[in-house]
Amino acid sequence: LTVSYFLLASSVKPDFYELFLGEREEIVVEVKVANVGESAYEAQLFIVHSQNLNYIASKSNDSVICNLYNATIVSCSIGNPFKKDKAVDIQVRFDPKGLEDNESQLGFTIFANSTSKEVKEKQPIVLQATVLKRAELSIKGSAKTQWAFYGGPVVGESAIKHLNEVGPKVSHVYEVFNEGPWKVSTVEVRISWPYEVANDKAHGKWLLYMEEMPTIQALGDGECILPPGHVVNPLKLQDNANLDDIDSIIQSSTPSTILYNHTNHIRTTRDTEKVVNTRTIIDKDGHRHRVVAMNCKAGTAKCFDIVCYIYNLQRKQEAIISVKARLWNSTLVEDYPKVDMVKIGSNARIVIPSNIVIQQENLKDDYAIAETIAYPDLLDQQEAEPVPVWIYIVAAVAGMLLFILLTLILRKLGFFKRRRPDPTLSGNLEKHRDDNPENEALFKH
Ligand SMILES: [Ca+2]
Repeated sequence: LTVSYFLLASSVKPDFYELFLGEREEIVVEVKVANVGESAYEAQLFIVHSQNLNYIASKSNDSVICNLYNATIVSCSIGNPFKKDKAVDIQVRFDPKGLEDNESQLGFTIFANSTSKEVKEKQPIVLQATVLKRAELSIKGSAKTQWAFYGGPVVGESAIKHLNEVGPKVSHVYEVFNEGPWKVSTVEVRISWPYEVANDKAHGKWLLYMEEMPTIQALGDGECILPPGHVVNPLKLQDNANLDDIDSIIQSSTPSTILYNHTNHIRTTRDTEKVVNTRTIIDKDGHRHRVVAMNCKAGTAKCFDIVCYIYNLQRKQEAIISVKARLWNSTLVEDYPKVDMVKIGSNARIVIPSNIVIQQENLKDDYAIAETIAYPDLLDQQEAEPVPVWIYIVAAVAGMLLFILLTLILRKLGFFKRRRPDPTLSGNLEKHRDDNPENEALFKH
């Protein structure tokens, strides 16, 4: 018996196969068995395969019956007898969905035997294939509260006891999507988080103060970790956002949380620090905007990397990572009271762990930014800058002019000439006298 074989796959070089999984849902092993000797009795073909491949079915040009012999062997009866000079083609189909992401090599061992004596003992044929799995991953970034306002007095760090005293809530959201066709057992997402304004010292002023641990919404599991030396809510500020929930306030003020070591986070005094430069942008209407951009990429913010792992991201599924923080109001009030906007950006990128063999074609969509735009509070600015005296004078003069103008118009329209029976007082009195004879004596002096 002679056995020849091939895998339905793109062959790069002889005896080397590449299987693009996902594109094809099945792996097909095609085997040709020929009998060059005398008729063979109880001729059988065996295909030994990976345990993670599931046998589906087989097809042949002859009455060949294949069965699952055990979890790793498919056996086919190719004839009893398998006649002289006869050949059969058998296609054996396997389902690869159970393959692990780190399983990058697939081996098949193929051999035939019969109860008849072989002319020549044949070695089993070993077929090796490199498995290439393709999954198109992409990431999109957005800010849940894209606009935020800052204003009010500058409050020192030590005076802030509650999270809501820090500033407005800001969340950056990253959506990771697997277009497929293959699943990805672990996707790593690295988010650069702008926690302080850049300066030439070890610490800058607070920028986006992380309120809680980032969360992952996905069908599979996931977790995020912060780099050493960084924690969520490092000042252990209390959350009193929900005043109704008294229990949580009592809980958060238990001694165990107060015992936190603050010394790591006491920072050097705030003398004149180098401030991130303001750029003037002229829009298409010719308006000038004074803009400050703070982000990790440009080095205008101090950032740390949040590393998130998303597990078992199936084809056509997404995972949403949310990072909740507070905009540190006093930093912006102190250093940027006169700008039109402050843009604060975080960024994220997808990293496929090195032990996972996944191929992607488009790497450009593996990177995203999320941006919060903070505006100085206009009401606050009015308070800070009293209205100049000349505005009052102009307003008063304009008011007077308007009144005079209105009077003139009304006069012109005859508003003041309406039904006045007698213009003089004497005429009026005389009229009265005529009407009331009793009053006559009063006036006859
Ligand atoms: Ca991609």
